[in-house]
Amino acid sequence: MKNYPFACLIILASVLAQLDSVGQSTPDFKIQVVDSQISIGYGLAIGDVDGDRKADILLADQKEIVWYKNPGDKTSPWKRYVMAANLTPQDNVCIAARDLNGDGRVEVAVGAGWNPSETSDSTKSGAVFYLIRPQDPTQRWEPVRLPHEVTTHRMRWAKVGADSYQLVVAPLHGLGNKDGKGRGVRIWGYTFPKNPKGIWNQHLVDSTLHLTHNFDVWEDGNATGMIVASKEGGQIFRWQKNKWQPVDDESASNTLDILNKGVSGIGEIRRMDNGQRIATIQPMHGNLLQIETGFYSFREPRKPVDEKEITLITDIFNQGHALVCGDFLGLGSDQIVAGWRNPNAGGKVGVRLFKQKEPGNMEGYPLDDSVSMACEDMQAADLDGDGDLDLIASGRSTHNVLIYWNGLK
Ligand SMILES: [Ca+2]
Ligand SMILES: [Ca+2]
Ligand SMILES: [Ca+2]
Repeated sequence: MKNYPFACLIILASVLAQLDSVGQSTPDFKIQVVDSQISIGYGLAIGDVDGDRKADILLADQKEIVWYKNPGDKTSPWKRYVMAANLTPQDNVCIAARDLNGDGRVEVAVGAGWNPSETSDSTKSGAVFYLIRPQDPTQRWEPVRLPHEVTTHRMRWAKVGADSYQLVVAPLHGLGNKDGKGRGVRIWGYTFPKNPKGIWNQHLVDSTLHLTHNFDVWEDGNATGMIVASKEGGQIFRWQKNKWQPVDDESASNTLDILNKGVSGIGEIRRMDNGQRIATIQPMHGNLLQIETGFYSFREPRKPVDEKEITLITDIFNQGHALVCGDFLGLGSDQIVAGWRNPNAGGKVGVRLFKQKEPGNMEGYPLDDSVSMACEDMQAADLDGDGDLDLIASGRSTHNVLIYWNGLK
């Protein structure tokens, strides 16, 4: 990883430590409780499970993998169905859902065996399963076990060709790691085969990083990329010439201790505005939300889009753990929604939407004033098909799954 502190203009935005503000353009989100009795809510995914063209919610909860059927209105309950239970002796930890074969129904993979303190014995740490759908998706799905590394942690489906997809899986630790040190984490892309019970060819994405807590995948025309959050900072990879290759520019390589508090590393990372900016939560399970600009565009020809700039948006989180970006408010550029899971100095857990007030200055709005959300994971998707992005969050100590219906449209 390279460091370019000299190239960075660091802005301690005037909104540092800013708390909630309200104004004329206050985002309008209405909360619906989907479930108030989950266990941990490790991972969420969104997609149409039953093929009725309405996006459903999938959840990797502690012991069960479940989905909630979209009822098609905003008052009816979201009925819960168990897809799989007790896949491993340990907890489940992540889930990925996407329609890979074009039949309008998602293909689903899950990660389990969550045992972050065991980094040596892969029989006791980590697990990756593809779930074969039954005729009736409300019945149990058949798990197919894939090879895995220790400490399986995050997964996403990535499109790597016209009809070709990979399940990309990032463990948290490398083999034998202690205190985030030792061999690099092996991140693999598993090619989705015609027969899910057959061989899933594996492509190594990277083996150099540590504490790879999360990643984001995007597709832009024929280009597929991913950006990984790690102890070393962010690193961009691109699928090119049939393999994953690191993008050697300044990419997201900065993990700057901008408050001089001895923290480093990135926990959460998301692209904003088609890659012109990235949002990060730092350090892992950290309190800081930042935006960096100045990335090379992924469109050809690649060129710097801006001077590199890092803006601290807020430091009010305690265990920041969820991050999504999108134009929720129809402003023509992306806003950030971030959540944290432990009570902060003000005694609150929660979810905040951050919207640009003026360049370099973002305002935060609480989205969960009426219902508590110790945010473990979050997704953005248009659940009611009205053209605006809604939010879906899962709460750890609050044991809930909530929808935040966007009132923009
Ligand atoms: Ca559906
Ligand atoms: Ca499908
Ligand atoms: Ca919507």
